[in-house]
Amino acid sequence: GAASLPPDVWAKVKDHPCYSEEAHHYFARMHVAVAPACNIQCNYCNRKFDCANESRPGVVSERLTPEEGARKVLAVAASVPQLSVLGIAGPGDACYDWVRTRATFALVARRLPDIRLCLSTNGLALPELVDEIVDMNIDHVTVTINMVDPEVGERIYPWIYHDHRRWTGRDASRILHERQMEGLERLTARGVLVKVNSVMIPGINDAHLVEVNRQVTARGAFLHNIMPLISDPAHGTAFGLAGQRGPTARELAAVQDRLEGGAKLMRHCRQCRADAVGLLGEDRGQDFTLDRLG
Ligand code: CLF
Ligand code: SF4
Repeated sequence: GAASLPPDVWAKVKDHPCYSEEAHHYFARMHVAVAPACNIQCNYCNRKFDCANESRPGVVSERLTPEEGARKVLAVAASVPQLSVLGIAGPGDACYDWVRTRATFALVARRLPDIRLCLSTNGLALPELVDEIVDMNIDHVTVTINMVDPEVGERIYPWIYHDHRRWTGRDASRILHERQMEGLERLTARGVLVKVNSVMIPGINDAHLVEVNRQVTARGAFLHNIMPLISDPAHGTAFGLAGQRGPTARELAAVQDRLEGGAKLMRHCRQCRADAVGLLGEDRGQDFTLDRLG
């Protein structure tokens, strides 16, 4: 609550439904799916669906140009008075697809100067964008960090695309890890509130999440959100984790309990789609598809 946070931090979280558990009862967020391109391959990603950073597999989101995205935000803002946050969370990577992400935020900020801008990224392309992120008043960034040890990472990421080439094996995860830590440090040094999302994958990184929590807490992460891997056989296997199960509710709670004492834990995440609209847990996206905006 307000009492435990410095006033400048409280000002940023009080109306953000993901950063404040209380706020999520009263304030809504929306995502626009303007960032389709991605620079890494996560084994749990099924590219037919939205980014598993932030999504529930199952339905492909509407992909929008920045102009279409901005038009949709204005339409939603006009009919959802609780709207406080615009997030860009895929369906690929908002930082890798930076030209489209930036254009969308710029168009919206011009018309709705008070809306909070929020983005979600795997972090690989993040470090060089920190100055621009700060200049654009994007004060909430989520980085999906599933490991801090390339040996663990090898089982999650078959490849990354970085510095004009593809990297595989342990090198890929080492580079991703270094870039994630650098981006996190640079953002927190500039006062941006950073949430770390970690996808919990039983048998692969579940025990390791304690170490992830320790390292991101040390670098100033404001919140840590442990997201259960959603495995959905009805929608085909993920890229490289065929047959992998997600954690049970009890396993998830056990890991969360072990993390108490580090960065504050987010426990009200609803694993939204990259085109979600409304209060958390509510998805009014279908009311605002482009063909309905006219
Ligand atoms: Fe969207 Fe993410 Fe911003 Fe929230 S979602 S980009 S921080 S405005 Fe929120 Fe949805 Fe969980 Fe993400 S409930 S999946 S944590
Ligand atoms: Fe898929 Fe991973 Fe890229 Fe998200 S970051 S789109 S989960 S490969």
